[in-house]
Amino acid sequence: GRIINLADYRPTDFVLERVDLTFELDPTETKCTSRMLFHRREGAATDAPLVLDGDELNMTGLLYDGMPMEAERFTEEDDVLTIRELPETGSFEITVETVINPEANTQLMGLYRTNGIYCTQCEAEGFRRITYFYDRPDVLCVYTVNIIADKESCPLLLSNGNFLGGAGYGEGKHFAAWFDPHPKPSYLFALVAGDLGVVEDSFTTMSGREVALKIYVEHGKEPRASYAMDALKRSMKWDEEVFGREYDLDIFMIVAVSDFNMGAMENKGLNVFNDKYVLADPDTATDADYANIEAIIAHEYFHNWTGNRITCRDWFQLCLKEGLTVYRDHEFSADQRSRAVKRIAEVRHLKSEQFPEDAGPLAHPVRPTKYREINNFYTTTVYEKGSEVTRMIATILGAELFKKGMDLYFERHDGDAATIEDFVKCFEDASGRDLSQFSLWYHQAGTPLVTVSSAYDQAKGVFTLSFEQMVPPTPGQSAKEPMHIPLRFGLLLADGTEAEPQAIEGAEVTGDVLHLTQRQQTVTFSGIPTRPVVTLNRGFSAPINLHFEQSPADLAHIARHDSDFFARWQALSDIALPNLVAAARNARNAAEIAVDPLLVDTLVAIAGDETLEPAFRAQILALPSEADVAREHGGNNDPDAIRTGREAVMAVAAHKGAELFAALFDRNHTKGGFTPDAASAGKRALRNAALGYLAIAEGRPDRAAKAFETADNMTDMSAALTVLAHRFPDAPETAAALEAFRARFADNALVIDKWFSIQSTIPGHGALERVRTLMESPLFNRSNPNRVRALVGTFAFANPTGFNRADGAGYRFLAEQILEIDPKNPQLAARILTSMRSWRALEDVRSDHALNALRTIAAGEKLSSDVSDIVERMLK
Ligand code: DPP
Ligand code: ZN
Repeated sequence: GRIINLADYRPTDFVLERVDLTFELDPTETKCTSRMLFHRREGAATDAPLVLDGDELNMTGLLYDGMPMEAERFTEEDDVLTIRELPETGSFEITVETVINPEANTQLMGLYRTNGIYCTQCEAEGFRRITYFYDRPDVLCVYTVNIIADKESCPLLLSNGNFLGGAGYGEGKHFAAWFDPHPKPSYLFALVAGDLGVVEDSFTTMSGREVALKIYVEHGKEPRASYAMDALKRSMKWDEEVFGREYDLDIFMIVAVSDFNMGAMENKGLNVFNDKYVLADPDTATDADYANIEAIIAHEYFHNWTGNRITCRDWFQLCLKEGLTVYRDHEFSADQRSRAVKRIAEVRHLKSEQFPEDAGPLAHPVRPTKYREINNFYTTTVYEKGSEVTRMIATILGAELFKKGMDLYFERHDGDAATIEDFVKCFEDASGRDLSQFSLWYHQAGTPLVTVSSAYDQAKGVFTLSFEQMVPPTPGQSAKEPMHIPLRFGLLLADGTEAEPQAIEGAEVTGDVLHLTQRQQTVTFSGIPTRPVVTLNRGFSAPINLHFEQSPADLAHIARHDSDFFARWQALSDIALPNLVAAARNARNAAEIAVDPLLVDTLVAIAGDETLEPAFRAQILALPSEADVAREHGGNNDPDAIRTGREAVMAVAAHKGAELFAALFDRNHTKGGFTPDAASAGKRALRNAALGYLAIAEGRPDRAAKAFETADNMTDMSAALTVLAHRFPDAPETAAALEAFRARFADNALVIDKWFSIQSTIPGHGALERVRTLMESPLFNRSNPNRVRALVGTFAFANPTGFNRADGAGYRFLAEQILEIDPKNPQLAARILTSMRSWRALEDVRSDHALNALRTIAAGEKLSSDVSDIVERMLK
């Protein structure tokens, strides 16, 4: 594929007024007729042709105002349909007829079939696999959709908007017509047909309109959709209350399908979901599954305003809808659950997924300026960093002005295909603040590094902080400008109160936010009676790396006393990380591993503090991960040494806290009826974290085996199974539990995914053989993305020692898998390949093997643009 540049954007030469689509569904020969009404755009060249996008299409007819088009007026070449000699003024109609084979569509883009259900996925460029079209987000029009299908196998015929009517159609067929009154781009088109069960409910909007809510799932799975329905109603209410956004159609539908490349898709009025993010009950879903369902249901629903009513001008603006909508779903979950714990989980995810992306060969700005394959830009940078950038706008402006800016955005751009500049302008206009320096967050890739030092002058009562910021070079961007970095901060005094400086000089301060704007900046605080302990970047107000040599004692003070619980967690990690990095170094050099007793004491003290919520204590007990240590280590990484070092630190904590962990394990048992609420989930998280430490301290599988046998919900059951498998892979108890789990859930693919993932993440060099064996299991299904992600994806992304074997066998396996998956499902292949994004940070032996594996992939025949784009960027 060629490179697309933001700078080349220009509007289409023709305006699409409306489209009527008719589908005659058939498993292998679906007929699609698209009637499009166009007129030439004012100012467009009078001889400009109409150029429509296609992708592997079989066009069987082309009409102009109802008559066959003369052959010399059009060409169909390289997936582009070009039509010439079109009128200078006035509307004309183009009809395109195509024949589609949904059964053969293994890419899961366009119209495909999954378990007998016809379904579509059109974002980003799937609509062009259905018919020739202006398949770009700035072409909005109203759609009428007629669906004709076999009555018996497809009793259900769904599309966007409102149902117009239906009737019989002869020969055992029937038809349904839908009209979507809201102009939309093609990526939001959806069609679903098949035989599904439904859960129904309704929602009364703030202006009193009744909206029918329907969630469609496979027959028999209806009871497992009730939590999703509850989450949907809470989302609708929350968006009214917090953002003032009301739903705008008479019906809102969600369809759950089992073969899906993404999490879910926000098609207007007809969301299509990966069933993993709809189906849940206590026996089969974990607390994490429930939380994901709540977040993703909310996310897709929130897109109705941030994405659908206001869409993107072009795909470079993807973060306009994704970053903003992630921010909205984060805020929703924070309001539904514990805000502090939610924030900790978000930052953990950001640091483990986005920071490595931003520090490696795939780094790109939140708003990129060029791409080869847009599918590869649905990244944690666009989503998660995009959300952080939105959060920083809220931090800089304050809640009130942020709300004013959002209201202005909805008012000014409803119905538009907008840009990041449009978005930022709304906040500038609402607040009067200049956000031009701030906008660098959209344009400069790389995680800023802020280095801090402090000094205290007792005699003058003056405290000084010196800052230096640096944005590392990233592909295509060597020199960076200083950024506007909003840091929430506090000056803690020994007595537990906070200092209130008489004056602050050297930086703008608004409330508790300190604004860094220069490469180097010295800030003085006067009227400080005793040496304060600074807590910086509270709430992770800016997505940066902070280098600040604070003493472990100061960090322990923050970890025990800060009013901001995120900062407490951060401080504990900041004590832990140097210990873990030193432990890894010592392990690599076969030297003795020592642990700062302060780390262990603080960890145990917080874990045992009954005044703190269990979910928070569970987060504290989950020390920085092996991937976190690798990132902190920053290069020449040896995953085996990192694990050995971290295990040694864990062992010290496990023995020191053994008694407490046993008490936590007993006391936090949520017996009796399972409820997925945050408080109960927190207790389970704490109990299962304690179980993990106890397995180390006790060195026997008995407790975990018993926990597995007596578990009355999937959270406890999968946690116990994970402890058994990861700590005692060879114990007979483990083999028995794995087999019992398989036998019980063999007919539930989503639960079997957990069985695959737990085994593919068993640490150590034997993992690869285990994964190969599991791939032979009759429960494995290569054509289902969830199965492939659960086994191959999890192995590559989440098993550092198993995947990064020093002999390179893990990388060779991945290369083999990528080359096998790519011809069928390039998006899936490309996504799994990004697991190697940090290969350059490995020590030499491993990085050589990784390089060879990447070269093997690059040399593959007929690589998709998805995989070749990723592999080429990784090799650059
Ligand atoms: N469906 C994906 C999401 O909501 C892409 N838009 O993020
Ligand atoms: Zn989204």
